[in-house]
Amino acid sequence: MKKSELSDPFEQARLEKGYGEMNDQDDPVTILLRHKDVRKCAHNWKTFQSGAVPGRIVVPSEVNIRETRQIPFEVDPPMHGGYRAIVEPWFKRPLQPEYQAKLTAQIQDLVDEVADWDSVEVVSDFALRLQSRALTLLLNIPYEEAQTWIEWGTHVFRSEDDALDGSKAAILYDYIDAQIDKAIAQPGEDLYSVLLDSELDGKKLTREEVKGVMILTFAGGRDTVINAVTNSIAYFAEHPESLTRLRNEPEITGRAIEELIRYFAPLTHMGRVVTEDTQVCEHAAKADTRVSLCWASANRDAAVFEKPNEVVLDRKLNPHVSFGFSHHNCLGATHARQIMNILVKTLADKVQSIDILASQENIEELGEFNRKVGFDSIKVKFNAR
Ligand code: EMZ
Repeated sequence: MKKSELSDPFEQARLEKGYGEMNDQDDPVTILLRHKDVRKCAHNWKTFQSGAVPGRIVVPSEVNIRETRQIPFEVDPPMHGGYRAIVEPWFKRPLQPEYQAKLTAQIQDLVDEVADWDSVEVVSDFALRLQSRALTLLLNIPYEEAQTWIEWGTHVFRSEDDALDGSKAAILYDYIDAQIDKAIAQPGEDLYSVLLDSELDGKKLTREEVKGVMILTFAGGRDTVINAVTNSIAYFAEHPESLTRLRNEPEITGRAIEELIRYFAPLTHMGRVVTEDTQVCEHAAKADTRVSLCWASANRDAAVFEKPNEVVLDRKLNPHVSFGFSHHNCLGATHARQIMNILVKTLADKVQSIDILASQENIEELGEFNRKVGFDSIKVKFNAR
């Protein structure tokens, strides 16, 4: 098996019964596996709620380490729409040419920097730095701030020995509090200041609401982007012909990005809390229990995707759900897509081949399933063109 391969651990359960089960801190989760069910439940926010107790829709549940509601992620319609309208234009800035030019410069510099190293540990030397630096653009704050975030490591709520690390989370909360104080004292052009100045139904957002958006911005796009970037490097290392093809046919880049994101599914699943007794794929789901929508499984559903376990670089129909589906689709998707797009173009332009020297897989344990989501570490050597 190739190192860059991400196999599908859900296939049998998806075909046989459509769901799987896992326990999570005594708050069990029914994992929905079929594309159709995942989309149906994502769309039905009344029965499958995101606006439960803060932290409960995340698996593993963060209820014990987080009180602040992440916004708009943990708010359902109609309130959700109001928040979304405030943040949406800001999170679409990655479509602007100036933004793309800055992101391109960042990514080119990073590739140039590591291009002649004997060994690059992609997660920490490359993906974490790329994600942190790019985040300064999304927040519109000075580039130097990235250094602080790089020191936090790959996940803000999890650490190497702790799947739920309250002390680590506290560092993020204190940091955000301090940044909000600064923005109050001296408003600028950054996301904190913009949020503090925003109004919903004629009232300024509260400090807690601003904090909720900021926590989501820091946490939601971190390990996911890091996994997507790292998995891309591994994939191109083992598929140099794909890099060549993208160099020769740049017009397929958009499709290739969607396909890589489908295949990687950087966020395995996301939970919902059931608000009334109901049924999903002949399984009784009781009120106040949890289900999760398994994006990773839905993306490999052979009822929807031909050759689901292959990366088909120019796949034409690609209704993947890696960015979720319906109201709660990923707010950071525009930024993430730009990162992937520029990364792929830069690699095609500057890199001839990539050698994998050593690697350590990152396996998620989800009850009856074990899913490889990426790498804890992967050392490579880039060979410049
Ligand atoms: C939450 C989540 C959002 C959660 C789209 O995903 O990402 C997870 O990594 C965080 O732990 O708090 O932000």
